[in-house]
Amino acid sequence: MSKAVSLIGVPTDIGAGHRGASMGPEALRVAGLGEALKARGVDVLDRGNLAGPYNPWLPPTEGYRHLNEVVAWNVALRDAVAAELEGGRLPIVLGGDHCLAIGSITAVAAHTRKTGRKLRIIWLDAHADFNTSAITPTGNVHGMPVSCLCGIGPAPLVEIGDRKPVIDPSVVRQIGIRSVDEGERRLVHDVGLDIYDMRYIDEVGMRRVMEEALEGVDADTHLHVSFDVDFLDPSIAPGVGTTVKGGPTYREAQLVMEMIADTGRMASLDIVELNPAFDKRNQTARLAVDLVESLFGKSTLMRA
Ligand SMILES: [Mn+2]
Repeated sequence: MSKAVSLIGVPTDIGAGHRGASMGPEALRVAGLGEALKARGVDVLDRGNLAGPYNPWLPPTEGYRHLNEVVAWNVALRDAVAAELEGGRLPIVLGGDHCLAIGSITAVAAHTRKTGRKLRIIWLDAHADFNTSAITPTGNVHGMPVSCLCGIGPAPLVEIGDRKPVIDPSVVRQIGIRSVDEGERRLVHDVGLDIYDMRYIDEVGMRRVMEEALEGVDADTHLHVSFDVDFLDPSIAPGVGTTVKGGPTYREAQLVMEMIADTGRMASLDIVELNPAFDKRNQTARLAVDLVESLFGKSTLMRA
């Protein structure tokens, strides 16, 4: 794993259904993300925040809310992530809502094609984020990043990369899913998305889930982690706009992060949907920092 990391703040809630994820980058900084990584020997550069259009908070038009603004933020993020990867640094996107994974992963996918590496995306989330304008009731693009990346969505988002579709659904592993809309359920089934939902996690345990999700990851793999904070059970992570009960516990979440760290292949990371307006004394931001430390190899266990 690269020991040189760049933090990229993306202060927007342009794709969300609640205001407040725009405050996420600062909450993560206040919770000590940069300092925690430096304490682990990581070379950390905080690039500050990207700039983009403000949130006009309008209803959807033709099935999408704030599409032009969503595109502007994602183009800016795509270019910022591409520059970090080009420079050999591991980008950490401080969201911001989950629509930003479109720009982030677009840059990552192009980079893997350029460098001839395999891509694996670990998508930690309560939701499949595979909505389309035809089946979403809200038009909020934070519910659509995976479908857009797979080529299903509005032209300016599905054509944002070097290739359309940006990714093949087969590179995605979704973990923690427990809220999927009816139309979305059919769609993810049709495209064959690899989903480890909470029922499966309950049945086989998180260790086996992660073994399966990481199967085939090797020295040639670029592992991208897209961490939606609503992945976590709301009892430990209240600071998100879209809480869904029945999520992974603290210990299960730690295991996920530690097993990703064990591969040594994580090369880019999104931390999204943290919403300080819903949080209590920044506890969710502090938990996110704790989990990111584990992603960078800090074990809670007594291991050599
Ligand atoms: Mn999400």
